[in-house]
Amino acid sequence: MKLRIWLAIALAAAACAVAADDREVYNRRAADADMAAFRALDLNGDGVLTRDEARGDLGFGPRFNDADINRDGVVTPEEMRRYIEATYGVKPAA
Ligand SMILES: [Ca+2]
Ligand SMILES: [Ca+2]
Repeated sequence: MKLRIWLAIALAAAACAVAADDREVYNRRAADADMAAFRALDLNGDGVLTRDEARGDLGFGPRFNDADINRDGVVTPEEMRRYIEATYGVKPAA
């Protein structure tokens, strides 16, 4: 009987660990995808994103204001990194 309880606890703990790993993987992937989108959307290649550059993108366009932390109409790489950290709890790869 006791063994069964311990087994149930062990299984539950293992399931939690798997869920946490999945979340970590998801967050890491989402962070990298957002950073890649940031670079891809920088059409004029000046290293920052304007509202116009992000406008047509369904994934990032609607979140532009969230990423534009100081609300000056431009998302800098630093703002993008802060936004990604705040959103996913992980630092983007680069
Ligand atoms: Ca740009
Ligand atoms: Ca800004």
